[in-house]
Amino acid sequence: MSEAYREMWENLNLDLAAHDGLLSVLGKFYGDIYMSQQGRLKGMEYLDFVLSEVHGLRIKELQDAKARGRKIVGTFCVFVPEELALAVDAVQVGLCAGADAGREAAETLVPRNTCALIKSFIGFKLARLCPYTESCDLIVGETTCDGKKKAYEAFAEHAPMHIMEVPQTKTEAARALWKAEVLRYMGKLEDLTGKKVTAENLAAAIKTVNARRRALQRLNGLRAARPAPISGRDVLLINQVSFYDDPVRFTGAINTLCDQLEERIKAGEGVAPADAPRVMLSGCPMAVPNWKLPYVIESSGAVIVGEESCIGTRNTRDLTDESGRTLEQMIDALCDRYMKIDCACFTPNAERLDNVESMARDLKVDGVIQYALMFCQPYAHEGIKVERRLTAGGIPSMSLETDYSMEDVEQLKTRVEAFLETVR
Ligand code: BJ8
Repeated sequence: MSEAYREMWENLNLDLAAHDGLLSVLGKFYGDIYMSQQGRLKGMEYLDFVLSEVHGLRIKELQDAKARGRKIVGTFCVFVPEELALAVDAVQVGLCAGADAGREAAETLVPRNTCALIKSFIGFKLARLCPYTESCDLIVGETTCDGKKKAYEAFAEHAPMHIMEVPQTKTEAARALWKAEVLRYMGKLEDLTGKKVTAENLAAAIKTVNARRRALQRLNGLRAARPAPISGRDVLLINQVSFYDDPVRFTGAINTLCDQLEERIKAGEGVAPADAPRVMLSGCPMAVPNWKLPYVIESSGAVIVGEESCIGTRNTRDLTDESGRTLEQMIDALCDRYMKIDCACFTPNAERLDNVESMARDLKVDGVIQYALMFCQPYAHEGIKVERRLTAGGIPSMSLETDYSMEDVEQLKTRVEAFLETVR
């Protein structure tokens, strides 16, 4: 690792010794889970490079952007409209974290029975391990699940925060509340950057974010092929990287990868035998470097062909209407698009059941594995309904609850293998 990076991390006030430890574990984990795969496409080299530079080159780019006067905005939820940040020329990065590091420190701020995702982003901050968090000029939280809401109160003592009130229903009144929150957030960004959101810069931002969603939709559509042309592990990585890479560069790289996948499909080739069980994941988001369950599933002989999750299709399924001409029309289009998100924090949330079932059918899956982080109430509750719906539709499913520790890998493997036996 170059001296220039060390200096950059030092300036960001990272705990250098702990950070070195984290990077070496991450590198080994990546080698075992990703580089060991057979038949990876050339297009994945871009993702390997981005991940190898996750705390290096990308952070340098953020520092350079800051030096040129751009602001960095960190988020934890797909409800925060990236289009608004891009419109005022800010850079938005996802801060959800998927590693166990800093858990003990986190438990001094939030209760032990808090989900691993929340403990992880707090732990990364308190243990001074995350150069993204430390680069942010503003961090945006949202009132989604109770765990996050209360954790943001504690987190705000350590970072500059803005909280968006996300409604919990999809009524007219909820839509009005959401629009008011979108406008309030827009004002906050304008104050932060000293720039105004205009019809022109917002239209461009909507196009940029839609283009990235279209590229990911294209990728997900190609996974309906049998044999599956790309592993679930690789697509999870792509989705994870989509939250912090430059959106235009990323979109180009994914479209190039899709060209290669189309060639592969035409040639009848895949990453797994045509009769390998096709599995869809559904539930909580899997943030970098949470690759445990996908690795367990795919090393058991199955292939993952879809992720019904926010680090997956929930973030890419719906586009923002691009036909608006005035700022008001565009803000309305944004509000409508974001109100379609079927997060388990909504009540009722019947459209999610429809979306899970239709996705499973489109991807011709042999089974669905529902994934909930331990202590995540919203997804655990909905797991019961999702299972009922899938069973009624003749689609086998199983539910797993886990966290970020490695202690349950063998136990998960035993359960996954038993499930795969029943769907083979
Ligand atoms: S829109 S899924 S990104 S809130 S796993 S922290 S729900 S206790 S992450 Fe999410 Fe936005 Fe919804 Fe998506 Fe709480 Fe559950 Fe933890 Fe979770």
